[in-house]
Amino acid sequence: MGFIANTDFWNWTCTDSGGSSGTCTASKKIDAACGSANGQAFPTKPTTNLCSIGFASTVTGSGPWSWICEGTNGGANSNVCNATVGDNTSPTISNFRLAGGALYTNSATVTIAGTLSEAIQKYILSENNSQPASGDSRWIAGAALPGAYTLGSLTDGLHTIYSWAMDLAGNISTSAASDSITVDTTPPVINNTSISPTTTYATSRSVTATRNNTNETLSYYSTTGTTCNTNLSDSLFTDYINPPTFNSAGDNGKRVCFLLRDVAGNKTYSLSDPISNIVNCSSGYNLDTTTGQCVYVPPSYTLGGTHPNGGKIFYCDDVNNCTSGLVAQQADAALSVTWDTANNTCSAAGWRLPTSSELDTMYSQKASISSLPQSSRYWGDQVDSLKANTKNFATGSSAQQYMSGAYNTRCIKSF
Ligand SMILES: [Ca+2]
Ligand SMILES: [Ca+2]
Repeated sequence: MGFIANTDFWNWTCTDSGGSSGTCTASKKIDAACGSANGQAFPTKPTTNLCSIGFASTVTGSGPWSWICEGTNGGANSNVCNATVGDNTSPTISNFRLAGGALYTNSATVTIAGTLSEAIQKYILSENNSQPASGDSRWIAGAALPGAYTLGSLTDGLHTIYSWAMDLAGNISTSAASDSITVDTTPPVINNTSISPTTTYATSRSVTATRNNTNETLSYYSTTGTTCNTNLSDSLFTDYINPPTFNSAGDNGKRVCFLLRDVAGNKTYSLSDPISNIVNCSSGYNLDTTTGQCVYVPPSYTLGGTHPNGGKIFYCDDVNNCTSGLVAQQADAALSVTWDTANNTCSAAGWRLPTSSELDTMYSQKASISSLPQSSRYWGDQVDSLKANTKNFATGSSAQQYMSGAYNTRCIKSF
């Protein structure tokens, strides 16, 4: 008997006395054993490490799975080997938001928020939307999404960030979570800052500014300085709803600092020219916007109204701007007196008797003259050495009467 080699089988050579020889073999009987996959959990049917010794049968089941390892050379088969279903669900990222959901930014770094469906070991944040495999170079080890992401460039326009996660079992999100934000680094434009009116002098002036985009926010403050304070808090500016207006001579020299903010937070400041030549006139005076002088404006009254001198206004030279006309006393000055007495009574009080046409006007407006008539016929002015005009305010008839007669007196005067 010769050398016995190997451990799984043996062979040896037998030689007879005549010199002939033959090779003899004996196999080792080996019992099988389950591999390291036995007793473990897998996302999908296991294919490796099924048997540590022997040959695996077909793996049966759709999770859990089972198989046996077959012994060799008459060795015993293993017991049934088993594997259970592990994590086979892909992680998801919900509520993925850039910059808190803002639509615009002027910063390269935007905050990130997202809700993970399960614990993860890696994530991807990328502006490249290609679905990753496990070996993708974009994977970053981490148990959570980071709080911020820095864009690859700060070019104006829409930027979209895609995100995937890898769970602890190695499953990868089947689709990207994504959100977009528009980068805007271009400051807004304030234009057409102007002061009106453009007259040399004015009682008030307004400062107007316009913007190109209505989604930009315009605000302002007034200042006696000659520069805009760009360090001033935005909250100290007043929203521009109407143009700021100045109406005091004390405002001369002031300027308006406008602040325009776009949706991305870019700011533009603009300082107006100074306010000048505001003149405040006293009540009853109007400003001449060419000379800067305050000009007296006579008060205007209403036909039928009461004049400050106590009379009732029964005639206006210009009914639309009644600054002059005639008033009548609100009560008769005398009843049943001669013309001389009537005339003297009015003169003594600073009034006078009406002319013939003024009597006609009084009659037509008698409804607006108090207590007229208290009696029928009233004196007017003198016609000649013997007669004077009269009018019957009850009937409207006019007549020239002897001045020695006895009629009534209602005095008038101009205003
Ligand atoms: Ca999972
Ligand atoms: Ca902009």
